Amino acid sequence: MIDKILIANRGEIALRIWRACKEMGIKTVAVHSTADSHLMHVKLADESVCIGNAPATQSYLNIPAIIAAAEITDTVAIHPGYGFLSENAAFAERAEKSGFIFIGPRPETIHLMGDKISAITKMTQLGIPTVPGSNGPLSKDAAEILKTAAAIGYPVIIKAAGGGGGKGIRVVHSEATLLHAIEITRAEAKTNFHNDTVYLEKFLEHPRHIEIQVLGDGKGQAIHLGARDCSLQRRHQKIIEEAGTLNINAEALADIAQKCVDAAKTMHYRGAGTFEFLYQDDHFYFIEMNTRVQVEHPVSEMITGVDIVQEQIRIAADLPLSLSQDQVLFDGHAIECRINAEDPKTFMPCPGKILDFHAPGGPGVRVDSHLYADYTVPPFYDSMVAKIITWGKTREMAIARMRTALEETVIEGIKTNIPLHQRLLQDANFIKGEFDIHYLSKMI
Ligand code: MV4
Repeated sequence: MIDKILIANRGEIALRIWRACKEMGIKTVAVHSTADSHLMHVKLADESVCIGNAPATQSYLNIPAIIAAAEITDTVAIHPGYGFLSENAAFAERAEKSGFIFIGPRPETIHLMGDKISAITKMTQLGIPTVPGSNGPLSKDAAEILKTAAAIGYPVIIKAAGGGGGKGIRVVHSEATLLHAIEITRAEAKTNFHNDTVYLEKFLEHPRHIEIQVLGDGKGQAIHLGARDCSLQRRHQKIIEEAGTLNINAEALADIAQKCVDAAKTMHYRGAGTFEFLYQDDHFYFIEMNTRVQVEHPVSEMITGVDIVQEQIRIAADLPLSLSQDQVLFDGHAIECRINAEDPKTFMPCPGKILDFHAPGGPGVRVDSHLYADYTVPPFYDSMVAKIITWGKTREMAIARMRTALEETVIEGIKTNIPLHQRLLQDANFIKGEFDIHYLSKMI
């Protein structure tokens, strides 16, 4: 087994990774910015190294500083968590070239999936259904573009090849505004991603966001851990995620899950991965693949009993997956509420000192959080401070537990979005499971 892991992240996911390492008897190195020396996992880790100033560009995105920290601590492997450098192929390559195990897919895989066009092309080859569209980069010729869009049929969505997760997209409803919208999207993409390549897709008007969690051993074995519904989001920030009984056509779900496993096997995919789909009228359409552990991974863990972070570590250690598909037993339903330090009305971030903290508990309740009383939430990073996850035999029971858990939770000193969650958990359409990706913004 790997002797020592450097945790190249912060907050709740850093603590989550520390817990997995501890259970597996692996030593840990915490790297942190000057603003983060009081983080929970920094106190708990065997060693800690300050890697730079508070801005992430100087610390959590500072590749030379992280590699240097790995070198001086005799680290064996690096876990990147989510966000920051987790899907940076250059970082994965630098880590491997420096003799460290990168806990994640091969750099080439990260690179392939990072370019949304090459990801879609690959998925088409692997038999995964995609959204009808330009099937590659959009031409720079106006007549060609208009012809492509007409063939797809309006409305269309323009997406930047270098984008993803809601960045660099624009919806166009008619020919009149298409060419101008493409110019703007290209210009923005050039600034933001240093790549002005864009592509077109048919715009699906009322889809749900459904994703499939897979694990691959890098040698042709792969399993899936079912689907997650991540439709409840605001400005591309997910708020609630669910796994279990998702009100998806059973045949379509079994088919797409098998296709994802087959694709992961064919690719010799290594590590945890997520196939993101839009799901509308009983059909799945691939949009992106994430090559990291995701924020919402706990809901899949709760319905399968599989520890996804420990599996990532086992795979990185060149061990086989700890179970076969037949051994993955799906049980019940799980819901995750992301608790953000923000004003529940204006959604403005609300960092500050935690004056009192009490986590909910009881059967079927899990809390992934680095918070403690007297901890100060710094203003420099993402505002998510806790994830409350509840499990129940049925969706109704998971919802009832979540209502109880939210009522029990005490976070004093900062504002949080708990009131928004409480509103959602009483919402008739949410309770019926009737919502799409637009539901939350309409409700607000
Ligand atoms: C789409 C779409 C409708 N049709 N593609 C937004 C984020 C990026 N991951 C893809 N996104 C979308 N792509 C087609 N062809 C609608 C969205 C979209 C969305 C997708 C998932 C979750 C929330 C969303 C919110 C707005 C738009």
